[in-house]
Amino acid sequence: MSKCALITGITGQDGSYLAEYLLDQGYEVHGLMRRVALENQESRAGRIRHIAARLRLHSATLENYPSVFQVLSKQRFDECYHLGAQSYVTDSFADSFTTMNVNINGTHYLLEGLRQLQPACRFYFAGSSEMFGKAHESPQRETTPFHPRSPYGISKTTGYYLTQNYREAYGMFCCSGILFNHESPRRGFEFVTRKITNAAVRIKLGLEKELRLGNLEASRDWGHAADYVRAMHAMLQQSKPDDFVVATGQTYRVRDLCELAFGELGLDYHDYVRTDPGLNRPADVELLLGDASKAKNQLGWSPRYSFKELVKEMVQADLERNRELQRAAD
Ligand code: NAP
Ligand code: F7E
Repeated sequence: MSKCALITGITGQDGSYLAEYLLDQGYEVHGLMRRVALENQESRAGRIRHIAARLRLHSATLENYPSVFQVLSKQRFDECYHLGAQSYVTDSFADSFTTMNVNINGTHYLLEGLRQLQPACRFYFAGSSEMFGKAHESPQRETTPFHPRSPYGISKTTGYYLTQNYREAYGMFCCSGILFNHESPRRGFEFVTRKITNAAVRIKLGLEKELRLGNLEASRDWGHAADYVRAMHAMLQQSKPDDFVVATGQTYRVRDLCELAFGELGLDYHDYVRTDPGLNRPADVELLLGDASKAKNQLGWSPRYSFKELVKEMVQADLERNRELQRAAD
């Protein structure tokens, strides 16, 4: 009999890649979606439009317990991938209360609902390298102390400890992936990689003149989302629940990303990128670099995409999309 999985955040970047991956593995895939997204699938569920007919979508929000409880009462799941969150660090400074509510309480509601109704369901929590924040050592591994630098980082650190506590207190199969930044052509436009690849393309096509960015010296360990969802799945197939860092082991500055993305289009980023102090965060994370040795040794996981291949794919996808938009406007 095929396994049944629930994905929260199925309309997001990772949710869409994970849904595709689980369908390919023969899973019955269910997704938790906000009512507004369920009702406006054309505009709000673009990342899963191509597979929507093969999914079972449930209306719910992570903002209240009855909503989550209702979904868990209707259907039995073998695995639950909890990806739903307010995931944009800048927004978490602007509205820390919503971030805390969705990310901390949403995780707690789901864990408690599973404990009450389906304690045998395996649980994946989308932890983040933002938990390391002002990192105490480099590279960062599972044993590196947390020092979050934003409300988002704090919310993910709390979610990590909630997940650990349900594992230890109730013997549930709960894992956290500590995932470093991962991107793709499906990345939201607010994140720096997509902001850069899309702007570089629009400048190349004469649709925009410049790109305004904040901190160009911040360094990140950037991988591809399609690689990272394989690691999420592998964690829930282990004989014992555990936590894993997922990263490429290479770090680049935002400036390097600009050079590569603009270079891909034959442009020099110095001619177009302007720094805007208004885009700096109240506290930023300067350098992240992950050591994924544990995931490599225990899960047999390693990334397939290089940073250059990732940026090239994103630039090419944005080029195609913007050309289509231009054609449609003509
Ligand atoms: P994303 O594209 O921002 O997707 C977030 C998802 O959460 C969307 O489906 C969104 O639904 C849903 N969501 C937000 N608020 C919700 C609410 N109140 N109730 C129900 N659903 C809600 O994020 P992602 O990049 O795929 O990341 C997936 C997860 O991994 C997140 O938890 C993120 O924090 C974490 N993470 C991401 C990275 C990364 O580099 N991508 C790294 C480490 C950890 P709508 O479509 O309705 O907005
Ligand atoms: O910023 C700098 C910014 O917003 C990366 C989320 O998926 O990964 C992501 O969080 C860096 C930061 O990602 C702009 O200051 C400069 O240093 O793309 P980002 P993030 O904050 O690293 C982690 C692992 C998650 O878990 C999160 O959910 O780029 N930066 N100028 C800028 N960033 C943005 N967004 N926009 C700028 O104009």
